Amino acid sequence: TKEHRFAAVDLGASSGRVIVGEVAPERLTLHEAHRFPNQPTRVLGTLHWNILSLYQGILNGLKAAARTTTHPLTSIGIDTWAVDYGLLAADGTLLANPVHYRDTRTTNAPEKVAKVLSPQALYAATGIQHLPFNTIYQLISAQGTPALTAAHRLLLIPDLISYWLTGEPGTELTNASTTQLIDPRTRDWATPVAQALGIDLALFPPLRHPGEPAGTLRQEVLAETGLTTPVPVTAVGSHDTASAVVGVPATAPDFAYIATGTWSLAGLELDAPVLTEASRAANFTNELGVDGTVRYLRNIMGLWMLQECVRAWETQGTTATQTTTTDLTALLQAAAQATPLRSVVDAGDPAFIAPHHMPDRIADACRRTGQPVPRTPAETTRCVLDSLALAHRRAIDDAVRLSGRTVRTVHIVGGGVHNALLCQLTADACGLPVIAGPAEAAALGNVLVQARAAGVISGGLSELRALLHSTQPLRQYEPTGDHSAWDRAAARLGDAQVTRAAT
Ligand code: LFR
Repeated sequence: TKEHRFAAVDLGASSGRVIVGEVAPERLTLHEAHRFPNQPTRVLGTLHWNILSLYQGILNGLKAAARTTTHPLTSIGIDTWAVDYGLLAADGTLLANPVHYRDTRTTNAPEKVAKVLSPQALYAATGIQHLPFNTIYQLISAQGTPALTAAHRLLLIPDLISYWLTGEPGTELTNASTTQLIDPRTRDWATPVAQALGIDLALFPPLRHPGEPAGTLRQEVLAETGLTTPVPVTAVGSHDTASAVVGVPATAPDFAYIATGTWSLAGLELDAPVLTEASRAANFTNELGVDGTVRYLRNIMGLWMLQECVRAWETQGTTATQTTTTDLTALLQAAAQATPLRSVVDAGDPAFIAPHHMPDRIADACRRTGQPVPRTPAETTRCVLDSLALAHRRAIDDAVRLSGRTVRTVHIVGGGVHNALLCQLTADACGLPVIAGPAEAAALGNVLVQARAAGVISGGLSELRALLHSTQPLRQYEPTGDHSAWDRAAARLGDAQVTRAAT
C-alpha cells in the first residue's frame, strides 16, 4: 500500500511545531520536522502573540518537512489555541498585531455584555462556558478601536495562518464555536447574540468544516519552503483541543478525556449539547468537535501553573532554587516525595489566568483556605499537581452528572502525558484507570482528519481511534491509595470552587 505524508502545523501556547505524519491504512508514524518557541511580548501594556515569528517558524518547519522527505506532502493542516484573532483591511493587510488571551483588556467586558444579554440567555444560545477571554469579550473590549473600526475581515489564528499560506479566507467551525457566537444546535452563527452585542458577523468569512479543502500553498510559500508540487491545505479541527480529542485512542464509548498542556481540558465527547441551567452553573462548555460531536468540558488551569512557578523561581535565581528547578525531572521527583494533599488550591480559579507571581498567588490561596503554605519548590509543585488532579476528578464527576453518561476510563493526552506523577495522581483522584498517550494528540488528530479527507483511511472517529490505539505507545495507570483522602481535600476547598459562572 502506498504511504502518504501529511504536515500538521500545531501551535501551542509555549511552542509551535510542524510534524509530519506518514499514513497508510494500518500504519501511522509521526516525525517532528521542527519545533520553535512561542514567546509572547508585552508592548505598551498589552500582551501580544509574536504572530510573524510564529509564521516564520511554520515556514521553517515546512522547509524542514520538504527536506526530510523525498515524497511530496499530500496536504497540510493547521491547529492552534482558540478565541484569538487578527483583523484585516480590505486588501488583506493585518491591521494590528493579535492580542494574547491572557491580556487583561477584557476585565470589564463580561459586565458590559451582561447588561445586554444575561449569562443565562448567552449560555442558552451558545453553550459556551464563561471564560473572561472568549472572543465576544475581546470584541466588546475592542469596540471603537481604530483597528476594529477599520477592519474588513476577522480571521481566527489558524484561519489567519491558513490565509497567509494560501490566500483563501475561511472560518473553521470547531474553533469558531469558541468565539461564543455559534449556536451549538444548528452549528451555525448565533445571529441574535451577535446583533444584541453589536458584533458584525460579516467580518467572519464563510464557515468551513474539518475535512474540507482550504486552498493550496501560494507560489511565494513554495519558493520559500522548497516544496515543489502544488500542496493543498485541508481544514482540520483547527482548535487544538478539537484535534487533540480526535487524537484520543479510546476503544469504547464510555471514556472521559483530559487534553493536557498549558491547560487541562477535561470532559466528555457528546453527540448533542447540554444547555441546562445546571450545566451553565457548573461552567461546562459545549465546543463543537469533528464529525458533528460536542466537546463537553471545563477549562482547568493546567500545567501553566507549574510553568509559571518555574519561570518565577528561575528569575529569582537563587542557587538553591536554580539547581532544583531548572531540572524539571528532579523537581517532579522531589514533588513525588513531598507530603500528599497537604494543601490544595482551586485549579479552576480565573485568578490564575494572568502571568506573573504564580508561587505567591498559590501561597495566598492556601492561606485564604486555612491550609499550610508550601515553602519549597517541591512542596509548591506537589500542591499544583494535587490541585490539578482534584480539578480533573471534579470536572469528570460533574460531566458525568450533568450529561447522564458513564465513564470507565480516563484518557490523558497532550504534554501532561510526560508527567507520570500527574497521571498517577489523576488515576488516584478519579478512582479510575488512566490511559496516558499520545503526547502529540493534537498533531495526530490533525493528520488523521487530513488522511481521511485524502481517502488514505476511512471510517468514523472510532476507526481513527482504533488506528491510534494500535500504533501509538500508551501507558496505563491504575488507581492507588486512600480514595477518601481526595474527598477530604475537596471538602477543604468547599464552596470556594463552586459555580463561578453563576455569579
Ligand atoms: C488549549 C486552548 C483551550 C482554550 C485555550 C485558549 O490550547 O485552545 O482549548 O480554551 O487554549 O484559546
